[in-house]
Amino acid sequence: MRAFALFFALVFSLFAEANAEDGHDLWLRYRPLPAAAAAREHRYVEGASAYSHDARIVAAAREFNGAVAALLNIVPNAAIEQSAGEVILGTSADLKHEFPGLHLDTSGLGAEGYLIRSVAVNANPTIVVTGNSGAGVLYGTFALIREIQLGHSLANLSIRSTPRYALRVLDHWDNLDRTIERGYAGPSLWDWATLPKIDQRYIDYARADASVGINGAVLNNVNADPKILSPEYLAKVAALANALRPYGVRVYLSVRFSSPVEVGHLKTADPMDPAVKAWWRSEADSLYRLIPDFGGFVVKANSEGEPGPWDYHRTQADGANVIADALAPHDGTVFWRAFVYSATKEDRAKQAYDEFKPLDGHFRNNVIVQVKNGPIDFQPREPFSPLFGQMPETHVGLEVQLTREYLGGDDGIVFLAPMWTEALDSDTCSPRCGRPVKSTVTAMAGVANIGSDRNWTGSNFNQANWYAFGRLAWNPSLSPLQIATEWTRMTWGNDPRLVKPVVATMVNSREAVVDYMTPLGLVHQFQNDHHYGPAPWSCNLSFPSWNPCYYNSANSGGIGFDRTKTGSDAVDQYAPPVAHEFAGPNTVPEKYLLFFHHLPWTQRLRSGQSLWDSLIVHYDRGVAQVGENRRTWNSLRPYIDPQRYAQVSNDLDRQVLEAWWWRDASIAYWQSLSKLPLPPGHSSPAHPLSYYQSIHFDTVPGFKIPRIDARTMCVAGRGGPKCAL
Ligand code: GCW
Repeated sequence: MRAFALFFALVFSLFAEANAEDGHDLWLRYRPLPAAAAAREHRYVEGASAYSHDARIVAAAREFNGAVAALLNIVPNAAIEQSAGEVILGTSADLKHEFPGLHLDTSGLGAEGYLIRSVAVNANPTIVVTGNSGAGVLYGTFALIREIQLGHSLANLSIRSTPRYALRVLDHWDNLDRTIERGYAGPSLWDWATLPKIDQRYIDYARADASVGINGAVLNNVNADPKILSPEYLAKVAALANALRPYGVRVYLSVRFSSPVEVGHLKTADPMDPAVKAWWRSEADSLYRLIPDFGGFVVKANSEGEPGPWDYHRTQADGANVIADALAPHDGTVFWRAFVYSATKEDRAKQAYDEFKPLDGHFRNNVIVQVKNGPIDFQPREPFSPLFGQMPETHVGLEVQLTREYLGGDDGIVFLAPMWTEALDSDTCSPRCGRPVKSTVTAMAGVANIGSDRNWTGSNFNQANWYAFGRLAWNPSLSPLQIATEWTRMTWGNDPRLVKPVVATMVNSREAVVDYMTPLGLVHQFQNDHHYGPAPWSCNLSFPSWNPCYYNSANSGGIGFDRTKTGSDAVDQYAPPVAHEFAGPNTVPEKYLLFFHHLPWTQRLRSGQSLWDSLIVHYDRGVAQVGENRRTWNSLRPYIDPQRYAQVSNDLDRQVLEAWWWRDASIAYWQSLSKLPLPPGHSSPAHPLSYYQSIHFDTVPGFKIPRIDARTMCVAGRGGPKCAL
């Protein structure tokens, strides 16, 4: 078979344009390796050929040749077939036919795994990238490019890798008017007005996803607009699906549970109603005629005002299953979110478990119950959700948030891999200890941080969270250190003088945020609605669990939420060994202390310090760390291009201010209750408490909850807070 021609001219023009260092090229920036290293590796790489018609393999060859042209400063040979330096791309089936002498063991690679091997073909040294599908070859090709970017030797390659989870999906909380709920990177990437016209950015987005193994994109906000299922929008969705397909990215949509009423004009969305069942089936059938590899639906039901099965006195499983049944014949998936809570008196941290645990085993096989990493809501730190490990008869997916809703938006540097690995590695002790969250889940979903900003994610360092999500969804055992190192070298350069300090900054950055925002297990101390900045005093929302005061339970006697037997007893939702550990103020990991315990300000901690002193020490540690990160960045000036250097300097300046603001406002408020002096060596807040309490923003990025029409929302009585109150 002839290898298919590659369109270098196009690729070259694409890469040539990308000279300016404005962050747009992400980690796929393909800057030349030092001449000696390039010459050394060039011996093994003359050019890639695709031995397949599969669009993903054709795309892989194009990417590879574009990448090595830039990285190795060569003109790749498109007609390299079967001579030295060929990089052979094809599935095992393609290659069996073409190279009967090659014995490549692709068993065990599954549908998306890959094998990269140095082999001799007709005595010529070549490199083979193969797998059982076009997707495997695509991921293998990006892995090989990564090897080159990292300056690894291509001499004797033997790399096998398979993804841990089959579904690795980004959830875009993008509205159809191009605002993004909790988005800090400009308007939505999806330009619904001009679609089905395809913008190059969609393709570059898909390239970036593929490079880290992300294989699904939920295009719209989970607070879904029913219009997404209208023929006008579906034609646009189909165009996007076509654009993303060569990069292995399937599209999914968020749908409103009440769509049968709003779109189908039925009288009800009751999941047990035969007309409703038929409507979902015919909707799915027509969608799959349009998009044969459509991924499926995401549903946020009975949460924060969204309609759901409770409106008809049905369970969450009834709701999920009616949609799952419609998708099943097409191999589609329902991601059914477990993020439910309502205006009851029950501790919000308990509500999802209370609702879902009894339904274990009641969900169809193509339902994934999507659970946020913690029981509250993407806080800088929370313990893992007790649902992990405790729904053994149900597929459970882990949902994390890339966009920094509660972590300062696009301020400064906050690398989230340490937060996600903390959750992934938490031992559920279900059914016995030694069973971490990562081995209990079957999928990972990440709330995207991507918009149409030139640098995609609002700040250069937020790109690392996109990268890290993909890498961890592929291999949840990677360490934050390894991920940060890879990303830094590809994004900023291989010079060790920059790699070491940048990686060190990234790895400490999440703990620093926890320290200056919500130390020792505090959660949800943010200003209302937009969640930017501190407001631990805030107590005026009618929905109790939207108030910071609810979470801190602070008064003159002490601080913290009692989730032991004397309080809400949320600890009891965990498996006994975990429950036991969390229940004791002397056994609970200190980082979760105030999440589970209400303690006097003067309580002695295991360190010997009082709770009060320890709190202050944490705030100051966070502030100090951010100051140090700022100075570290200063010292990197000689190694960083001026444009991105200036951008990050600005981001860090804002973070330094933000850290002081959090520290001062929080201490001022706690001190108004505790009446205790600051420990020696710790400075008083710069302003009186009233100053911090008077800070209000009319507008901040990331906040636009679409107006919900009360008529459609309260479909039948029990539709969440806005209906209940
Ligand atoms: O944390 C909350 C956010 C909402 C979001 C919700 C959810 C999309 O503040 O903006 O809504 O979580 O996860 O559904």
